[in-house]
Amino acid sequence: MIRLHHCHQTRSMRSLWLLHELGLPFDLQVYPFGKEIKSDAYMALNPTGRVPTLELDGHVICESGAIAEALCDYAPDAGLGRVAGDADRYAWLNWIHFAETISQHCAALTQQHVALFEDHMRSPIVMNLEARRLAKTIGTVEAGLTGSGYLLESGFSAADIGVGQAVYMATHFVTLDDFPKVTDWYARLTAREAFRKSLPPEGTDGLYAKAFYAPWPVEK
Ligand SMILES: N[C@@H](CCC(=O)N[C@@H](CS)C(=O)NCC(=O)O)C(=O)O
Repeated sequence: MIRLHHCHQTRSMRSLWLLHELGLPFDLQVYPFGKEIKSDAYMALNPTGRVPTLELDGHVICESGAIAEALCDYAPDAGLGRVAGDADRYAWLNWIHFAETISQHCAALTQQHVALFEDHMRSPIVMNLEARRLAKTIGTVEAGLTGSGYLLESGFSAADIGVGQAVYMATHFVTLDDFPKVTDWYARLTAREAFRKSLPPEGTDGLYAKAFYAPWPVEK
């Protein structure tokens, strides 16, 4: 039995997108991004009170990178993993976990722009610094895209899903204008049916009320 615990537009979206790509049957438990994932019942499953959480045949996995590895092992015929011995194995592992390097800045910016609801709580310095550091991580993706048009020479994989979803979150805070290869790659990824299925359903509130949050000007 596979069950994903999910909040719209958060890191659990990368697990949901991967499940759709793999074509596996699964249950989806959707929560608002709030106190529901701090309930005793949820914390018994995931003591950090965060998403994603994946239940996989009686096992519980709470890290999105580990979930990607586990699901690709679970459904090897889908070809979205790269097994030990594969020429792209280490690059695959590196990108699977690089999604978190991008996401940490998205999380900091989400905290500044969305979670802190009073202006006096927010820091223009943090907003600008995090947006600049986030843009640098997109530069790493730009430099890393291969001749196949994907992150691996061997083509589309779960690495594109993890990093692509992190870039989806990043687009709420930085533009892709300076990154032509990322722009093309991201357009192809977001045209995939499985990506579209991982978005909040039409008319449903997600984490972000706006498509783009510009950093505030820093006062001199
Ligand atoms: N390293 C974890 C991070 C999980 C995480 O922080 N998820 C966020 C959503 S993007 C969350 O649930 N935050 C709730 C909170 O911080 O209280 C992963 O990759 O799964």
